[in-house]
Amino acid sequence: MNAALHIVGPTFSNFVRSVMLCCEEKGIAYSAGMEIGGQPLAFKGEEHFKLNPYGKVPVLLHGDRVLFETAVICRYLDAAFDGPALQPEDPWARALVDQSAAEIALYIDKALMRDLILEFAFPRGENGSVRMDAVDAALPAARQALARAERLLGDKAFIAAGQYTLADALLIPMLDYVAGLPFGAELLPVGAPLTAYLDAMRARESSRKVLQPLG
Ligand SMILES: N[C@@H](CCC(=O)N[C@@H](CS)C(=O)NCC(=O)O)C(=O)O
Repeated sequence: MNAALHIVGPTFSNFVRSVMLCCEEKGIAYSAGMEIGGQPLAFKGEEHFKLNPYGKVPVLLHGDRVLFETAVICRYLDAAFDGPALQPEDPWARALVDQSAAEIALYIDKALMRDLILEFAFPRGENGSVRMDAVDAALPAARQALARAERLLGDKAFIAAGQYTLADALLIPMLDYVAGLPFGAELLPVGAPLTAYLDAMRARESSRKVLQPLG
């Protein structure tokens, strides 16, 4: 299907970035942003809820096709477009990629992004300050999530299947944000396997295009 492909959502969203990474890795032409056809789309406005009943991003628009849920979008892109495969063929290897993808998108995202990074990205304390009590409360689970990510990685170059997969595309933007925290170097210390993995992933052309610092 040769139709324009647009990723609806702000490009600072880790999940929007995951879909962008998949497009970059596969060489798919796309646009991304919280607008459609040049018209701004109000976050959680009526039009947004028509695209995603939960008012979340990303939403993929491919011609007249509308698709939500990040991992589902990534799998669709992988199946519908040429370019390097983001999933292995073997059913068991693919199931393990899916398991890692679900773990990253559900549990690791909650601990790292929802409960920690968002405290810095959208401070809700007095006079717009970061709620350090909320940060302190989030840190134990964030450390556990990073330990779990390190276990998933093991001594491998990629999270699963011995190749770059959608599981990597899901994890990379989260780790990139963690590394950018004021105490990021403590959570992702130099020399740790997860830090080396992030450095290697950040060096890929896809990441260099997608992981722009917040403006
Ligand atoms: N399960 C969804 C989660 C998407 C999600 O939480 N996106 C965030 C932005 S990174 C969002 O839309 N947050 C707004 C909200 O939860 O109200 C997916 O994988 O796409």
